[in-house]
Amino acid sequence: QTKQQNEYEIFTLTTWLFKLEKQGTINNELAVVISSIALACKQIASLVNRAGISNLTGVAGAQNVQGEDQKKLDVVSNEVFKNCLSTSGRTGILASEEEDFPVAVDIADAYSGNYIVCFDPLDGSSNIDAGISVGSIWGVYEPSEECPMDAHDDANKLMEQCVVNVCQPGKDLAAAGYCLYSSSTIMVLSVGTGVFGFTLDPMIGEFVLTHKDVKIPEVGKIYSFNEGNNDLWDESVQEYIKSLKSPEKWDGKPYSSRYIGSLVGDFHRTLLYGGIYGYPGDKKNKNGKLRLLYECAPMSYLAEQAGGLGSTGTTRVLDVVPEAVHQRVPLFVGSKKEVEYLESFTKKS
Ligand code: AHM
Ligand code: MG
Repeated sequence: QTKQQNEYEIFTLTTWLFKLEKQGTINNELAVVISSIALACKQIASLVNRAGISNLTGVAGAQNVQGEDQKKLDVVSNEVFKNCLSTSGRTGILASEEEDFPVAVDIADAYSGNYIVCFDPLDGSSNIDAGISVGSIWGVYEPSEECPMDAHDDANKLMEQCVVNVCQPGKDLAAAGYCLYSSSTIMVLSVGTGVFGFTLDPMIGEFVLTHKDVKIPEVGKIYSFNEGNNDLWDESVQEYIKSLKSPEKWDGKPYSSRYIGSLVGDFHRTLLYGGIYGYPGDKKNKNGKLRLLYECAPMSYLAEQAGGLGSTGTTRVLDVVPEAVHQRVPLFVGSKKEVEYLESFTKKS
């Protein structure tokens, strides 16, 4: 007998996690880590939502308040993430865009589980003052068996162990995701079984399942690059972009350009509509701008889980083993065929 559909039944992130736990897809520890990230994102969504109001009240004062406010929001979001993760008791090490070094969670707090969480608490925050979408990006790793965190009385050794544990390649991610703060607040994540999206219902304060097993279109005629840097790019990338703009090559209809300057927003559109997002290396910054651990690896993991690709132009992003916590790599991510087409230029040079 089929279960009757209850019109009041909703499927939330929490019930989704319960289900995965029951199936044995994830363990309880990871479910708690993801729930605590979701809690941090709800808090940040609310802060981002009110940021404009705070700016308005601040304008009458000093001109530089805007810049400082924005910085404040970065710092506050980082604190929110750190608090939610450490009080979850399941996180051993935190690495954040806003922290110079990885932070070991006090062992007294980490009573069980030792997950490693890398995150950018508020990516694209230069967009905040204009009310443009921003996001949080995160990735979760299991602790490395070769490097147990046992040096709690020796600060230098502990730091070393933190760095070794944090510097894992993206292919070893246990889970990754992002939260987009835009017209809606949307959490998109994967635990290695496809990509799922949850929209925050502000009436009940819960993330509700809205995007089931998202697959990125195999092709998509949208490119998302900061073309202001064109002349600084490698010739192969310049040639590639030139080819996307050629009407003759594409039956009279060249590619469309879309660039918000917020990785989470640009990636989210790419995931749903198809296309490619790129932040190439250039003459000034050989490895581009985006960081491997908390920007490129989580996004590439999600892209692959949705059937797409993430590449540095020459290598699969998920295969790159980080040498430093804030290491940068060039990023080309999106539809499989689009990233392969880009590689047909960059792998030649
Ligand atoms: P941030 O982490 O300091 O916010 O910088 C990352 C952001 C990304 O969201 C975005 O894709 C990129 O920087 C935009 O950079 P640019 O302004 O150079 O195009
Ligand atoms: Mg960032």
